[in-house]
Amino acid sequence: MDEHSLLIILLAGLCGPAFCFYREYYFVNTSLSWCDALTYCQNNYTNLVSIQSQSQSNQILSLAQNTFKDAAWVGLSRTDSQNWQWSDGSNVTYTNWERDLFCAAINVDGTWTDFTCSTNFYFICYLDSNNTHRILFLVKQLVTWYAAQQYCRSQYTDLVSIRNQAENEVVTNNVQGFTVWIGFFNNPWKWSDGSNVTFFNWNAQEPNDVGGIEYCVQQLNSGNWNDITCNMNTPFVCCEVATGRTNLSGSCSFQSRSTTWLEAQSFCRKNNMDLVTIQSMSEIQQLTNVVPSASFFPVWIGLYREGQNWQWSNGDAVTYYNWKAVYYCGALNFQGTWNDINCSVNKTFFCYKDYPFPPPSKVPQGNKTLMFGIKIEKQYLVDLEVSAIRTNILDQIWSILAVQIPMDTMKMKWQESEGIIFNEHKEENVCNKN
Ligand code: MFU
Ligand code: CA
Repeated sequence: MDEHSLLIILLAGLCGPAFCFYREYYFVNTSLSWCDALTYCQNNYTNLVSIQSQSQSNQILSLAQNTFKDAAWVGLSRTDSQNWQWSDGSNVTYTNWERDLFCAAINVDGTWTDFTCSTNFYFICYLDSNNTHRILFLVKQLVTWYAAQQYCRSQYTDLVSIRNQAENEVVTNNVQGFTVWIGFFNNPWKWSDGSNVTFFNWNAQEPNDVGGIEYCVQQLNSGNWNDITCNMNTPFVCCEVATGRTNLSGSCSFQSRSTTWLEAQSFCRKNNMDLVTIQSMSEIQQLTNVVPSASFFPVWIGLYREGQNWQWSNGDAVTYYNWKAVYYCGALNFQGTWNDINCSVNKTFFCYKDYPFPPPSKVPQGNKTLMFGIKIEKQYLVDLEVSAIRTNILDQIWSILAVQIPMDTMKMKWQESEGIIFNEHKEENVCNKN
C-alpha cells in the first residue's frame, strides 16, 4: 500500500488517568470499500479518521497533497437511526456537508430520498379522525418541508408518517406520479430552555445554513425565522421559564442591547430567565408585541441547532425506512466538504494511529500546538461542565506530561468545538451489523 503519513505538526491524543497517547494521521492511497478501509485502519493503525474541526480537516487534506481529485473515506457512517457517527465512537459535532438539514420525500416507486428541507415538493397530509383510521390528502402546492408541515397541521392532523410496509404502499398509491414530502425529517433544533421543538416558522427558503455556519435563529419583523451565524449582534428577548404560560408579555422582557446569541443566552440566564421559546403562531404575534418597535428586528430567539435527530413530525416512533439509495458512508472531498456515498464504492482513505506518548525527540520544537483528547470511563461519572473539575483534569495531565517532557515553556487549555468539550463515546457501525 502506498501511504503518506502526517508529520507531527498536529498531535492529538488520548490521555487516560494514568497514561497518554498521541495521534498520527495517514493517507492510504489505495481504493477500498468503506468497510475494508475500516478493517485496514483497525489492523494497521487505530481507526479511520474522525474530524472535529475545520483546521483539523485542512491538516488531514494536506497529507494527501493533491493525490486524489474526488473524495476519500473518513470514519463517517450512518446508523439504523439515520444519524451520522464516527467509526471510533466520537460524536459528530463539527460537520461540513455539501448539502445539509435533510428532510425525506417518497418517490413514485415507494422508496424514500432525503433532500434539503428548503426544496419545494407537493406533500401528503393525514387526518386522524378517531386515532385509528387515517385519511390521506395529497396537497398539490410546491412548498418547503417546513411550510408543508405547517399547512398539514393547520388543515389536517400533520404530515403523513409511515410505520410499516403496508402504510408505505398506501402512501405510494397516493403520490399520483410525484415525489412528495412525508413527515420524516432531521430535527437538529433545540430550545435554549430545553423545551421540545415541534413548531417552526421559517421564512421562505429558510433554514438555508449559508456557509455551513448558521447555528442560531432570529425572528424577523415579519414574524418569520432565519437561521444565522451565532456571532451576529442583535437585540433579544428573555423570558421566565415557566410551565403553563399563556401570554409572553407578562413573563418576557425585551433587551435592546445588541449581542451575540451566546451572550444573550447568558444574560437571560444570569437574570433567572432564558431566551424566548415560541410554540405557536399566537406566540409569534405576542413576541412581536413585546418588541417596542419594528426597527429592533431581527431579534434572537432561543432556537439553535446541535447534533442530528431523524424523527417523524407527528412524534410517531421510528419503526420502518425505505431509503432509495443506501448512501451510508461519509467521505472527505478534496475541496474539504463532505459527501455521503454508497459504502461499497472503492475510495482511498485516511487512518489515524494512537501511539504511546511521544519520546522527547518527537515533541515539536518552537511555537507548536499539541492537541489531546482524554477518554474518561464510566466509573469517573463526574460533571465535566464544572470548571473546577476541568482544572483538576488539566493538572493531572500536566503532572503526567511533566515526567516525559520539559513543560516550563508550555501552556495548557481546553479546546471547544461549537461550545462543547466533552462528547459521549459510542461504538457501532454499518460493518458490524448482521
Ligand atoms: C439570507 C439568510 C442568511 C443571511 C443572508 C444575508 O441568505 O438566509 O441567513 O441573513 O440572507 C440569502
Ligand atoms: Ca439563513
